Amino acid sequence: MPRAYIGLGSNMGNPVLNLETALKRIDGIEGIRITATSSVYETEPVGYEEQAWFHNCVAEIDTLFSPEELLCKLQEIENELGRVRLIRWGPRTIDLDILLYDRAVINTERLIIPHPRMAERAFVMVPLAEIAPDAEFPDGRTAAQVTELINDNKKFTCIHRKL
Ligand code: A4P
Ligand code: MG
Repeated sequence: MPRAYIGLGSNMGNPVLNLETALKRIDGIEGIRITATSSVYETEPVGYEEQAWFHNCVAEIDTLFSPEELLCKLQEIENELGRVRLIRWGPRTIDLDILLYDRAVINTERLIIPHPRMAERAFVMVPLAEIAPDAEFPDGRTAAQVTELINDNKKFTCIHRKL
């Protein structure tokens, strides 16, 4: 069964509750099973900086859905949780990104996998490497190897809370 990794982020309302609710919804979908979740990290905003710190985590899933079907399911959850898109890279109740899907490379208008900016972002790579250091990018590099190379100067702290 295909294995995929989902990046979750929130910085509006009650971020820990938003992450928790999103994980429950994801696991509740027939055709998706969460097999691991990372700790939760508090992370300095990247991109648009005039906003609250984020809470981020990563989930590992087994899924029967194709990448496109998975994206639709995740977008339904984003909408249910009241996601409003005002500013690109701006505040959000919940952002659900497909990071990796096996070693697939996808480049369509709606979907890019691996997620385009993930390899430079500690808020994605640190939780991913925590649960799946050996997860492979399409080019064969592992999550642990990619994480070692990150040198963004953003701050983050692990709040050691597995949801
Ligand atoms: N899309 C393409 N590829 C994917 C994929 N692999 N997974 C498309 C999910 N969606 C994908 O996304 C816009 C469109 O991307 C979707 O319609 C989908 O078809 P969006 O979630 O509506 O908009 P966005 O999140 O504002 O844009 P994007 O590009 O996902 O932003 P990022 O790069 O994810 O950045 N700082 C910290 N510390 N923590 C964060 O979580 N997040 C962002 C968002 C910025 N800074 C952050 C954080
Ligand atoms: Mg997104």
